[in-house]
Amino acid sequence: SVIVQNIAEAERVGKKGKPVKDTASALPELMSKVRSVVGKSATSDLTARDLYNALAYSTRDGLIERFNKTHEHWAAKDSKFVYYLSAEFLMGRTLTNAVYNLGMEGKYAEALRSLGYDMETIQEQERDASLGNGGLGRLAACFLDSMANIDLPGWGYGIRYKYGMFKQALDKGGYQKELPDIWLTDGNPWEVKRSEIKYEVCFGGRTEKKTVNGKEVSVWEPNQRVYAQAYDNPIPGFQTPTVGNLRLWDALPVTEFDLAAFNAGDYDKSMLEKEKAECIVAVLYPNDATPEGKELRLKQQYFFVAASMQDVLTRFKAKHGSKWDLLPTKAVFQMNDTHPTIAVAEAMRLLVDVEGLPWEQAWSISSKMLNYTNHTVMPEALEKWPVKVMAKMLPRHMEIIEIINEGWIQWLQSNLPGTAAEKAAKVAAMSIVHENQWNKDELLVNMAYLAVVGSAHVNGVAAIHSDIVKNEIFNDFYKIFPNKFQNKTNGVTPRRWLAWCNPELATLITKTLGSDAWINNAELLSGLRKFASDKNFQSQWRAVKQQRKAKLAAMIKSQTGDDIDINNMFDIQVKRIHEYKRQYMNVLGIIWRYKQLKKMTPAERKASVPRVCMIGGKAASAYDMAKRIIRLVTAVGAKINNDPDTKDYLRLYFLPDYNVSLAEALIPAAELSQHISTGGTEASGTSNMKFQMNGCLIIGTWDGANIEIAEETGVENVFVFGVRAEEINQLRKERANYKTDPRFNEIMNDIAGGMFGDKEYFKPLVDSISNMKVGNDWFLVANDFAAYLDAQEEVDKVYKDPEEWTRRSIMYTAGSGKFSSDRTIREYAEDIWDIKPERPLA
Ligand code: GPQ
Repeated sequence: SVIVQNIAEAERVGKKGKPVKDTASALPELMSKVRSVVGKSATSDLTARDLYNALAYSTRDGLIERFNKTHEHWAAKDSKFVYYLSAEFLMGRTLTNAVYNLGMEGKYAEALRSLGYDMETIQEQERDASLGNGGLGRLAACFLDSMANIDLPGWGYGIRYKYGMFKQALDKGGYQKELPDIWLTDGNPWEVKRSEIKYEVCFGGRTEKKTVNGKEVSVWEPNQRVYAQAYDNPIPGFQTPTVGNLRLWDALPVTEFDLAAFNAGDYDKSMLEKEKAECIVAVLYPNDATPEGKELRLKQQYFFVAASMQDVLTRFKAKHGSKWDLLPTKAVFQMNDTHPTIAVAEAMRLLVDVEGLPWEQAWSISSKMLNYTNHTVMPEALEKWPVKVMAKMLPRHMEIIEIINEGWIQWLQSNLPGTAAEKAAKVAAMSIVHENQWNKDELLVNMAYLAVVGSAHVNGVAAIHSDIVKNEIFNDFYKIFPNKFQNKTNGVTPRRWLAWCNPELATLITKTLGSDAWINNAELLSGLRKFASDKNFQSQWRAVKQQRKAKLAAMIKSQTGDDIDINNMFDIQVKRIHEYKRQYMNVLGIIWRYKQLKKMTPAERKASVPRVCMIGGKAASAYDMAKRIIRLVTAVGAKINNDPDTKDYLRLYFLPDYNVSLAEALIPAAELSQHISTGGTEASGTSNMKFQMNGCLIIGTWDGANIEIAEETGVENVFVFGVRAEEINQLRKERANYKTDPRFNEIMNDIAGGMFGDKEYFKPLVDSISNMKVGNDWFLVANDFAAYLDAQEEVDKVYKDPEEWTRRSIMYTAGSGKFSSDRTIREYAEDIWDIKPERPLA
């Protein structure tokens, strides 16, 4: 806690207006928040947490003022809005981002210094808002940042999960342990509860045919009703007065408390409705790129979609009454993967059942304003809900989906070329409702097909991925509607992912380019290319990397007690643990390196390139193989890090609880990062872009956005290896005949033989890639292993030449301009949303 005299002194000095810049107003402001929000007096002992709250509420004032101005402006202009519907928003911390985006860092930093604190310590008080699993959720967060940044009228809509992504710990044995993420327990200064904004959302029950005004209609009689309660989370842009919004929905009971039941002594019943409502938003499903298939998940999806669409339609009606044909000129929706695609049916229900529009008119409106982004090529990841589940939870929506599907099939019948038999086969393949291929007795609603049929535009998230979307996943649809399909290569915000997380590098870049304009115009980073071979610049560039490596080394020391030499190469792979992302192959490579070191003489070891390898990421709680991979990392790490022969030359750490904040510490310190998914399996990847921005070299496969990153960086500067997307089908078929590399076989035997202990536990891992039969080693680890080791050898060779390494590092940052999410959002705005930036007056 802070020394009392210090505050008094600082406040006194502040009043006299002595300290630098505008500190004069910052300290009294903070102290006023200490009194009004924290509830302490300025002479109390103040904790870092108190100061975090004071700072947060003070920043929030600035955010809200701009939020109101922005939204008054957009309302006055009656701007067209985009609504980004997403089950996930992986926001991370807000404080630093907000303070920096609002340009208030000088003011607050001085005030904190006078109290004996710095921003960094205060910032650590904030818990990450982890309302997302991985790339898809973080992309949504970067998109919100860019929308505000380029003054684009738009909001995010999602769920205010009470518990976000689980906190990952390792137990004593080195296995993943999952703990609840209690991010809201100490309050959330960044949200504004809008008590007056709530909507009813209904579930279950049945439909009944009734005659209303001489028309036969289907009336939904639900058996559960809850309220969706709005919470707004202001999203500031940088160097613009615009503050956008993320509106998240909490679920409330319609009747808060059953007093009659309580009075009758039935205490459980008295709380039942509340508990049932709260259950809907209790927790984020920790699945990444694979659907959960649980009823509660569908409930969550419908819950936030229904609330968001009612909200948009309510505002539209207030302005335009029943001029519904105007709706697509005022509102567009972007559906983030299949999770919100029940929106197709909900839009029809609201327009037809609630507003009374004819079906055709409603369809024409709805299919103009909805758009769908696909984020994965894994066929099993396209959500399919059993008709039975859909009909039970959302009976009216199931009817609507059937009507949509009938119309769709009719359309296909009359428009498809070919013989009757050919047509029938195509119709069966393209029907929104179809048989479950594993269980012929079950019918499924294919949510992706519903989205493709019901959307104006469909896009993939990197060039190669969009080609796979067009030529494989939705090829039948693409042939019919070629113009519906687009590519929108992902991006990341250069504010959070370079300027704010790596101020050391940002300062050097600004100094070198002569301006900080690159922060809002990342293409200007290309100006660094001409310094890439400049020796003096290279040494400054290296010094920054060393600084960030030292910082990370200190963090690892505090967690593990281990000293790390910052002259060793920092080699990092952080992302969700997945077989297709092949963390497993990384570990096998490390084992091979270890075995080589063991065979070397001390002199040979000294001549090697020492590395500190770090792997981080969460495994979905039910993903057994992924958990075994984590355990393999910890087991191999324990052996290598404690072996006196090798520990000076090779380390392996598993970094627990990888999240946005940890990424902000790791990425600036990384020299080599691994993006080694099987060719054609990673839709895009986005951490690859963050590493690139921070001058980290990439070893990677010809997959996802790696391809475009290599094009921008210069493919000769990237360590590329492995099978290509177009080869994998054939290789999978030939799997049984594949002759594995002897090095691969040796390592498989080592693991199976217990070199790292736990051999029973590792057996399924070994079996999954080492039995030579079709269907095994689906992600072709064996096929790529030799090429991977060769590429790693090349990495070592280049690292021995610091000037060449640094030149490449600079070329990465210089080539990263394309991967600003500002560029991505501009493309969405122009090619899909048809929305123009609209900046409020300052
Ligand atoms: N992605 Cl479908 C997720 O993070 N979660 C998901 O449920 C799905 C996709 C990722 C994808 O694996 C990455 O390649 C992309 O870079 C990312 O979405 C954003 O598009």
